[in-house]
Amino acid sequence: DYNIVRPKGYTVSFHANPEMEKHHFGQTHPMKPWRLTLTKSLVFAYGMPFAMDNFVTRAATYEELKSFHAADYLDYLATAPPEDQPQDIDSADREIKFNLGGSDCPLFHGLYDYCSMSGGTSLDAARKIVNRQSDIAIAWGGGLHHAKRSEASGFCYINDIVLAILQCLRHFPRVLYIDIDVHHGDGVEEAFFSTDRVMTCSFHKYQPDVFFPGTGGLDDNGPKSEHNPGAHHSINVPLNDGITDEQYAWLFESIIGKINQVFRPSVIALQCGADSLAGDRLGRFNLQVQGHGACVAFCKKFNIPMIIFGGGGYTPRNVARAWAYETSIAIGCDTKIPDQIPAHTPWREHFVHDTLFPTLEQILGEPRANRNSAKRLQDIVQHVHEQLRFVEH
Ligand code: ZLM
Ligand code: CA
Ligand code: ZN
Repeated sequence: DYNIVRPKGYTVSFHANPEMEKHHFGQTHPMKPWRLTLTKSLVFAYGMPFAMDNFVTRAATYEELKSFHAADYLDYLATAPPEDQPQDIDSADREIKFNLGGSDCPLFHGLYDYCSMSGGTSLDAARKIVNRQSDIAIAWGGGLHHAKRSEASGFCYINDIVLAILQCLRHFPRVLYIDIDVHHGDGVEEAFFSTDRVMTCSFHKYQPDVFFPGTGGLDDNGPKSEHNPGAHHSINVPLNDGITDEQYAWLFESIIGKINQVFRPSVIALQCGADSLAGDRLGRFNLQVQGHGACVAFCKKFNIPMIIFGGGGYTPRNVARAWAYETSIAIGCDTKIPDQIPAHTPWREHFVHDTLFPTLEQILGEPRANRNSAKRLQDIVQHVHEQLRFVEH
């Protein structure tokens, strides 16, 4: 029997701006903001909005964006001509300087609006957390973890996660940032490299020279000088192709469980990039919706205020499945959610298989070879636990 009710004793808030979903990076660009529409169609069809506070978020202001980003970068982002319009003489230089206009970070129509809406969505979520009006705040339109202070990178222009964490640091002593996107969360790691008030932990495919962005090795643990407070506060979990739900859950629980004990975060910021799912257009893992969601469920058990962000995810039907399931975990109806996607779901035909939890065979045909040995994963956990011996809060 499936009946969506408000969770008892805590509040979940859902933050989104529908205008964001209408933007296009270009015909065949992997990033499709429309996946947010597909996610919401599942969230609505399953009746989840009844159990949450729902907010249509405003765009972040220039001043808000400036809490992390440089003014000259923002000014160019706001005025850069879209690619199909005539360029002035020095715009080419600035595009190179700011990494704008390549195939990864194209200058498309409405770019600044799209960026400030993503930033606004995550800031809105952070505000509900710091005001104690929400226990879990969800911002699927955020999670753009590669953006730097003065540089776009890997489909990311504004680092909404850094903006949200900075907001949290005004009210809470420590923030734990966790990143399950298949790519390394380099922009967030770099932004908080020299502080012991933020610990970052990214799980990702690591194959320098082959897989973007090429950073995030096991030994990348923050500044090498013990005098720098940020030392030992960057944790990286480099993985190979084909990791399974069981392996990932073991790693995640061993590492995040230990971090929670030693770092004692006051807030968790969890980036849920869905490109770590099996069958992703860019990713290379064998994670299922259940295994991806298990990370959210594990974090929820700590009973610490949490912001949940989106991120990557390039097979929209699976992105929508994972983020809808993770929304149900936040509100606590995950154990009762029917596998059958409701008949009235808009765009139901996009899901190909009409279940929320398709099997690996349905997703992939043939599962991808698993290149992660048990020995290697044990070594990773051991290394991380050794790093964490230096950490005390
Ligand atoms: N080329 N079109 C993850 C960000 C990953 C850098 C190699 C571009 C692509 C990719 C773009 C339509 C997050 C790199 C790739 C081809 C230099 C990356 C445009 C296909 C296309 O068909 C494509 C013409 C494009 C880009 C593939 N880019 C795949 N991987 C990475 C960036 C972002 O998920 O972590 C968070 C949202 N870039 O590997 C190149 C080195 C550009
Ligand atoms: Ca990651
Ligand atoms: Zn990614």
